[in-house]
Amino acid sequence: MIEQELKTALHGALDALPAEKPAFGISPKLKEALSHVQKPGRYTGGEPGSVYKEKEKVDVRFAFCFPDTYEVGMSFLGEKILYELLNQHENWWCERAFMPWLDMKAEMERLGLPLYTLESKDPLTDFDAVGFTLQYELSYTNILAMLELAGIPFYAAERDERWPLIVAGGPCTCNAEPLAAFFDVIQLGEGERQLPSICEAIEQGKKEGISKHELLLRIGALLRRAKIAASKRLDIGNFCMDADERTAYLDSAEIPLTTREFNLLYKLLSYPKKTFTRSQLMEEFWDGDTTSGPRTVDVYITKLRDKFSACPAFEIRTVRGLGYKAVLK
Ligand code: B12
Repeated sequence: MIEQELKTALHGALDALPAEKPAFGISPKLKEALSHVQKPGRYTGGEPGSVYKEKEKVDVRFAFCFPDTYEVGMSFLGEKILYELLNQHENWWCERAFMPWLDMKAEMERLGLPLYTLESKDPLTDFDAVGFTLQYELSYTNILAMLELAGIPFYAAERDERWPLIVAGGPCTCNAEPLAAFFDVIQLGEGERQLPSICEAIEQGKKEGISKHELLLRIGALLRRAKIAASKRLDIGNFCMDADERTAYLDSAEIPLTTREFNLLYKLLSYPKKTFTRSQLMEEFWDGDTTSGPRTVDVYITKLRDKFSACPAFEIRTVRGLGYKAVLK
């Protein structure tokens, strides 16, 4: 009965699975739980695109957790990106877990079934790292509920080497303080570059047998380095521009620039030697303004040249018949 229900729910994906994974590794306890819930297909895995690896052959196991129901989380683009990215590594395996609906949560508690990932059905405690995406603040209570269901202590201070590293990422990490005590690592910004660094540190750390404290120090250093690499600061001799702070300094004296002057100069200096046509610059910095002609760019370039006439670091050259380019000296 339950097998039939699963087949219907999964549109035949069950049949597509390799024979050595009968019914997605569903244990008798899980089968019992599934027979009492409204939508068992949420908890079985086996979706097209799922990645299965041999756990004995991987060095890093990462559980990507979306703290909301299967339907909300499975359609999350960030998870698709990071799942594929991590699983491209031969010796890393990223799996997925979601917050079960109330009926399944009650069943899991009744049967003593810890929160597991859809792919291997292993409990979250078997993983090297458990990553939660912080998409919206309303999901925070679900993070705690998932930790509780997995039997993982809430507070980072209560988790020693035996527990997986609990990692957070996603847009709400911009205001991470309310959740800081629960996580070991909070990664700000895009995961594409930083999450592999975290996994590399875990892999290396496991091989060297370092302590959790040492691992966290290494990850901290890696993330700081990634942040510097991603910073929007241009240093050209005695001149520097910071696009985050919107400031420009020549010999430590601030040069006041209007927003358009700043944007224009930053663009030119970000791609030295590249020629930008007037219409390219118009399109980018005078977005949709049809009243200003292309000569407006010339006016702004003249203003910039006046402001930086004494700057030995760069000059803005006219490329006859085309536009402008910055040349670093
Ligand atoms: C698409 C979207 C939705 C879709 C979600 C569809 C889905 N299943 O994915 C829908 C419409 C359902 C939705 C609903 C809601 N949303 Co919404 N949503 C967004 C939006 C526009 C984009 C999210 C996204 O997919 N981005 C693209 C991915 C690739 O980027 P990303 O999430 O940032 O992920 C990258 C990094 O952050 C990082 N990363 C992400 N997760 C992780 C995890 C780890 C471990 C690591 C290391 C890295 C990492 O790596 C990823 C790749 O670079 C964001 C705004 C935004 N621009 O982020 C709001 C946003 C997340 N939503 C928001 C809100 C408030 C909601 C709702 C609560 C609205 C409401 N009142 O109903 C609901 C809640 C959902 C629910 N339970 O019903 C707010 C959250 C604000 C807050 N402080 O809480 C945001 C930030 C918009 C805003 N500025 O107000 N939303």
